[in-house]
Order: sequence, then C-alpha cells, then structure tokens
Amino acid sequence: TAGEAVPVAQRGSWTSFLKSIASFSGDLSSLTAPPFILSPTSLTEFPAYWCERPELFAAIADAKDNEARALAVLRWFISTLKDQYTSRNDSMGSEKKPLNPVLGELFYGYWPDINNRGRTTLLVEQVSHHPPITAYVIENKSKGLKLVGHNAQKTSFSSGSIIVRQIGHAILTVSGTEYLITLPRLRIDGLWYGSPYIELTDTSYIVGGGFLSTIEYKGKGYFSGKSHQFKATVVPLPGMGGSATKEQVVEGLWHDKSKYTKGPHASSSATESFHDVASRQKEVVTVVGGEPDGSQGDFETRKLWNLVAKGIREGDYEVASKEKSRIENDQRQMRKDEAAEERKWELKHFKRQESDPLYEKLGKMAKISPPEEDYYEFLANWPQSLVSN
Ligand code: HCR
Repeated sequence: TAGEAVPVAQRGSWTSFLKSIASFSGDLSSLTAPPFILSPTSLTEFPAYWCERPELFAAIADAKDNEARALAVLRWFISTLKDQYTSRNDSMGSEKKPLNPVLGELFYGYWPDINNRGRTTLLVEQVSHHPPITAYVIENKSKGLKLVGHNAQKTSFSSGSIIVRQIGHAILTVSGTEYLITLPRLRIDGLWYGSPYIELTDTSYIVGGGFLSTIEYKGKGYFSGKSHQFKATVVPLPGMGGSATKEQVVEGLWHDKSKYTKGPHASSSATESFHDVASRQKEVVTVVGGEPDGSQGDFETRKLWNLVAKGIREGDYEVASKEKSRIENDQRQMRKDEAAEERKWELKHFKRQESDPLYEKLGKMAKISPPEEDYYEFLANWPQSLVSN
C-alpha cells in the first residue's frame, strides 16, 4: 500500500508531495515536504562523506607507482560510496530530505593525525542557492593530497523514481599529479512507500596519473541479484607510459565487498580481495568553528540551523518550520538589500571560473561528456582555527 512507512496523519501531504515531484522539473530541494521525511542535516555537511575513511585517502600518497596509485584512488573512491549514499538509511531508517543550504553557508572540520596518516582538513561553502551548488576542499597537507570539487543536482521523475544527475566534478591532486573524478547518477526508489533509498546507475570516471578507471553501477538483477553492484575497469592511458599493458577489473558491491576479477591480482585461483568497506569503522569529521577563537559564525551550518535541526530531531515541527521561515526571510531580505545597493554577495573561499582546463584536458582522454564544465577555484584561505588546531 501507499505510504507504509508514512505516519497516517502525513499520508495526504506525502501523496501531494509525490504528485508535485512528478509534475515538476528543476530544483527539488525547494519543495516543501512533510515532516517525517525531513533530515536535520544540511547538504553542506555532505562533502565530509569523501573522507570518512581517512587512512584510505592517505594511502593514495603511499602508493609506489602510477598503477598502484590508480588502484589506491579507486579503492578510496569506492569506500566513500557507502557513506555518501546509504548512511542516512543506516542512521535515520531511510533517505531523507536534507536542509537546503543558504548562500554562503559554511562547514569546517578535520580528521586527526593518527598512526602517521596526517591531519586532514575539510572546508565547505555553499556557492549558489538557486540552483544549490556546494563547493568543498579536503586536504591532507603532510601527504600532499588535495581534493577540490563542487556539486549540484538536476532531478527528473521517471516511473515512480527520482532520477538525480549530478553536475560538477572533483579534482584530486597527489603531489602535483591530477585526477579528474566524475560522479554517478542516482535513482531514488521506495518513494511510494515513504522509505526512499538510493541506487547508483550509469557510469563515472577517474582519470589521471596515466590511468583511466571506468566505474559502472548496476542495481538488483544485472551482474547478480544484489543491490549496489559495480564493475570497475582500470586501464593505462595510451601514450602515458603506464607499466601495465592489460586492463584490470574489480567487481563487487560498493557498500560491502569487492574483488579483482581480471588482471595480475586475479590470476590466482582464489581471487584476491580488492576492498571490504565494513572491515573498518567510519570516522565522522570533528567540527571546528571558523572564527578566530574556534567558535562558529552565524553562517556556519550547525549554528545557522541549530533550532530547525533540534525541532526536527525532537518532533517539534512547529518550532522547526518557524525557524526555517525566519532563515529564509532573512535571506530574501539580504538579496533585496544587495539588489538595492547594487552589490553582490561575495563568496568567502572560492572564485567561480567559467571553465576548467584540467577538466577539459583529462575529460578528453576519457571522452567524458559534457566536454566543458565550470569550477570553483579554492582561494587557499583556510581559517586559522582549522590549520592550527
Ligand atoms: C538528491 C539528494 C540531494 C543531493 C545528495 C547528494 C547527491 C549530494 C552530494 C553528495 O556527495 C552525495 C549525495 C547524496 C544524497 O543521496 C543526495 C540526496 C538524496 C535526496 C536529496 C533530494 C534533494 C531530496 C529528495 C526528497 C526525497 C528523499 C523525499
């Protein structure tokens, strides 16, 4: 039946929410949804998912050659998918609708240096409200690793599911060598029952350092009868002097285990394991305020949404929606004032650039479309509180 997981009193509003999604194209995040599906977390916190296994990120820097590094990048990337796309199901019972960040919203944090893996810092800024675009940087300075990216979504509705095309890309720099990372497409299923979950579809790429990884995503009933399947093919790029001449293939479940199925590591009778996500606990980021004394400023996500999040967590939706309206009205007023004074909101940490030469160069090697994308250049201005902590 419709809305099995929907509280009886909210079934009507859930049905009308689904109807509005079905007849809607554009910015889903701005639609009002019934309380049971609201998450107390803003989208500006999501880039932390890129590094909840900080030792796998650090391991990229320790790889001995280009080929080992390509595999280390792939292993780290695959390890982030469980956190990116299934963690709300684990913590809240289903995928929920995140808080829609305001322009200029900020999120700062770090993962401590443990066992010589180095300290990793995270900085996020909401660089656009309409459409929502989030820019981020994650850096492990002592290992020479930096990930800079931005993220937006284009949503559509197709046979009962929401299809989310991710716009944007990330560039990973490993001591001067760059890797372009593109993002998978999402299908949100389970809407009818009121318990949405994500399946990844299509293909994403990692290209750089002389290698190309092509990652194909499939749901139930394709490569096997299980959800969250992937197949990644790693090949040396022509003319890049890669040591391996043959392709390597890794197959498995991105939220669980995967193994080599082709290439030198798969040659023994018992194929070697590539990765087991659950073998390690994930490490949640430690949040740090960006003010000089380490406290949070008014635009820092946990302070900004504090009362809304509390209302959602405690089931006090009246407080939550009153506070949410207050934040939205403040924003509208700020935009009006800016227009009246003929000025524009200034980003704090990023500068938008029309095109990204690295995306174009690396994307061409893998025939990635679109051939061009804009990007947000990080201004290298980490808050002092984060660097010295
Ligand atoms: C689609 C989504 C907002 C975007 C979220 C993204 C794509 C953001 C970047 C992260 O790296 C990964 C990520 C994971 C989330 O699964 C995805 C969200 C899932 C739902 C949300 C919609 C805007 C809300 C739809 C409303 C439904 C759940 C009722």
